[in-house]
Amino acid sequence: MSDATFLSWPFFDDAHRALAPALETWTAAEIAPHAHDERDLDALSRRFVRRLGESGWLGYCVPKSHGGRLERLDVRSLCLIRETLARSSGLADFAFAMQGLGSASISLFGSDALKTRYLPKVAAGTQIAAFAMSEPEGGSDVAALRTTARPAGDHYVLDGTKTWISNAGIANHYVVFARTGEGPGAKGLSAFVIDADAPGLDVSARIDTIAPHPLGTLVFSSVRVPATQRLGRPGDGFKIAMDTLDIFRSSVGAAALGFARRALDETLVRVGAREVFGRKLAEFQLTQARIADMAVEIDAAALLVYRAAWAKDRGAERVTREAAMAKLYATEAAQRVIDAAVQLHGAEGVVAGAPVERLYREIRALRIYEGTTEIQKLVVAGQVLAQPAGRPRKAAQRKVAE
Ligand code: COS
Repeated sequence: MSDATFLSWPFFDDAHRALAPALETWTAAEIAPHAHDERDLDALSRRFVRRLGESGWLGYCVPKSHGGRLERLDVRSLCLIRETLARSSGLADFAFAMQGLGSASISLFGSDALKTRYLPKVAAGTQIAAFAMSEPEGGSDVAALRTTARPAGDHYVLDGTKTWISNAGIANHYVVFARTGEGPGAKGLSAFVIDADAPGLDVSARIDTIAPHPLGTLVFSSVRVPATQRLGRPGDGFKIAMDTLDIFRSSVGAAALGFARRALDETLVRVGAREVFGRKLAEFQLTQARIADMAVEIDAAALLVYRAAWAKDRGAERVTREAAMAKLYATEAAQRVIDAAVQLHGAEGVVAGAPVERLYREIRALRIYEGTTEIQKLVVAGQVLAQPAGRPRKAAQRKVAE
């Protein structure tokens, strides 16, 4: 069991303090027995989504008005759930995260008809969700994306390719970002909900990665979509993407935190048991220095993640800076923590299937997806430079302090 003292921090309320141990117990029974199974990823992902839905955990991904648990998305709950699932299984965390990422744009910007059609099934785990933004020419420069959605009467016609799409091949719907051309760059994008069985949508190309998840490429060949499937107004696509990512970037940090905590837990067992030169590994100062660095990085990451989540939950309009800092620091710190864990496990740390070997593969993609470390640095610097020296930040942020 990981250190849970952080739950007493003032970022949380009693509901969070109850949620974390309840999910921990559920995860031990439902997820842990399958955590090492990498044989049939699609089937296991579907199973995790179904069980997360049946047990009510996916209810945190959608608002109460449409089948969810709480009035609106609570980022601290999303982060606690991702952290807890990630400690046990990267695939289970991923199954939960994609239900959230692939439906939050609908929760935040969808018409009531779209919310009614998709959200209750996402919460129940009977509708698998996905978020399709990246393209072969690039994933970082959203304003330059090339997939087009041409208005044609009461429809749009989509053409283009999306790649690195999580849940490609198993999703029932995709939230897709495409160029509708109301303005240049970021001002000319719109977002659509597209059913996986739409004629002209090919999801057959799959991609293998070092920590396997369902991942693939979508090809749109004259896919006709009713205009009623658009989220928000024409041209709102960039804002929809950024608002969604501002929520989920903190949660990527939380998943990294879960991996890091697991790595520290495994390491504590190891250094307490392993003897070298007649002494326990834990008795060596070099080991203790490493353990101290791991613990400090974990607490610092947790502070940044839950600060960002708390700020959003308390009503800040924009947490772009806080969410970018949380993702940037927590994912980079987790990589260092896990690397130290592998080192302290010695040769056993690189044996295929060992917990720390699995974590070593799992963490790597988190420094890349939903905005690379380099993009997060640009975002943080942009926000800091935009703030005149010595002046308090915008009214939206002040609201939090009230
Ligand atoms: N929330 C609300 N508005 C935002 C925003 C946010 N988080 N970020 C930017 N905007 C607004 C800006 O204020 C600007 O508005 P105005 O034109 O009214 O001034 C507009 O959107 C364009 O912003 P900006 O000029 O910063 O856009 P850029 O094209 O320079 O770059 C980045 C924006 C790099 C931050 C964006 O492209 C990004 O996040 N890229 C990474 C995408 C990603 O995560 N990819 C992985 C795939 S998803 S798994």
